[in-house]
Amino acid sequence: MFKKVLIANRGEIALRIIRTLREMGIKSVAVYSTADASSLHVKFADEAICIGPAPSSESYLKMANIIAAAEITNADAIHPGYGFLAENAKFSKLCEDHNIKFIGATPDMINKMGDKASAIATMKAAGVPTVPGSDGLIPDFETCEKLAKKIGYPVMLKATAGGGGKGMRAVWKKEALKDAWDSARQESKAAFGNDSMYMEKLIEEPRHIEIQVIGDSFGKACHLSERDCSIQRRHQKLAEETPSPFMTEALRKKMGDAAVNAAEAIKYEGAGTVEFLVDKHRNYYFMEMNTRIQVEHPITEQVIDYDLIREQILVAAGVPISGKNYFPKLHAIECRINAEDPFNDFRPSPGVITTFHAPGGHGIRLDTHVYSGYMIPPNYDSMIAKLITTAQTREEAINKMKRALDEFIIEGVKTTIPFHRQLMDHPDFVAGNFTTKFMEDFEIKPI
Ligand code: MV4
Repeated sequence: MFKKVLIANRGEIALRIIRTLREMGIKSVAVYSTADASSLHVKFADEAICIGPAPSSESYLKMANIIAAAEITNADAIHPGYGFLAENAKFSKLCEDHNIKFIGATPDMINKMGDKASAIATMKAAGVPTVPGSDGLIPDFETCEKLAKKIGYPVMLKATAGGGGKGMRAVWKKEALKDAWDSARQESKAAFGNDSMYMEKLIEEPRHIEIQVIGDSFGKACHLSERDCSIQRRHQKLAEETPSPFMTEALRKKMGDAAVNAAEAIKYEGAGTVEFLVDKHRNYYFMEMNTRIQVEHPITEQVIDYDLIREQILVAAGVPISGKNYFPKLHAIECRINAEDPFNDFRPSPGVITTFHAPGGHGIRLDTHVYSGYMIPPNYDSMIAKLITTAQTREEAINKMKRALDEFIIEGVKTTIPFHRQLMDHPDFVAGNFTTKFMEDFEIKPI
């Protein structure tokens, strides 16, 4: 078992990992930028190493500095969290080359799942339903036109190096195809240095339902059921829940088994998430596979009473999983609290938190790194807390979320608390009647 793990991340996820390491009796090393010198993960870790100035490119993305920090503290593993280097194949390889266990996916797996068209081909071969489409990359516009005609409009053009909506274009009619083709390739080239495209039939008003999987180093995998992440704004998840209000037991079994078959087919090791698009007829299609722990992992932990970070560490240390699948016993909802102003287009609102009063009581979990007096730096993403409520039923979990949001006092910066409070009152949300289009029609009421 590892003796010391370096966390190559910051904020709430760094704290989350340090907490589990402490419970496992494993020493923790925090790394931090000069902007995070007074951050909680620095205070909670057993050791802390400054790896550079505020800009991520000079600190949390600076691979050499992170490896150096691991070397001088003699860490035998690195946990990357999510974001930053969590799905960076070069960093995974660098850890391997330095005999430091990367608590994440292998370089090969990151590359395979990072290339969306090849991920789809891999999943298709493993028997996972995929969206009817180009079956690989489109060599030129002439082929693009023929494929769109064959598939039938509307179609979705996607960048193979993309993800999270970048380099993606919905095309509803033939006349719009050329502009979409050119602009999507241009965007993808600029963002990823790769303009290879593939095409899929457009699934209208889909839900985003993802399955959590865990694979061990013996080729075994299991699933931990689904998370519904359809409440998104500009491809940023705002609120997630499990079980999905749209799920049936039959669909859960089909999607769970498909995800496990895929994970075992590719000998997937570690925590992974298989993302699906689900249409109104409950047809499900593979979208992407993430090879990292996700922001929303706590809702899964809450409904099956499980520590996902602990399992990640055990699997990375070569411990076999039990192999059984997990099904939700409770209902959990997560609201991402961002330092953003929901009354001004959710624009970032960095600054000093002058008052911080956390909600509490039965069924309340708050994963956060902020406190009264904390200065939210402008250099990193705006999420400052994840408020999770757990109850026997969805209705009770919503009720608990309303009560917790009403108790949650953060002053000195604007936050998305008022948005979430209105979300919990929205009739379509309460009815479980929402797709990824929900936020397009959501109008926040001024207070
Ligand atoms: C789609 C789709 C409809 N049809 N693919 C968005 C980012 C990336 N995860 C893929 N996405 C989509 N792919 C087909 N064939 C609709 C989306 C989509 C979406 C998916 C999940 C969650 C939110 C979304 C918001 C807009 C579009």
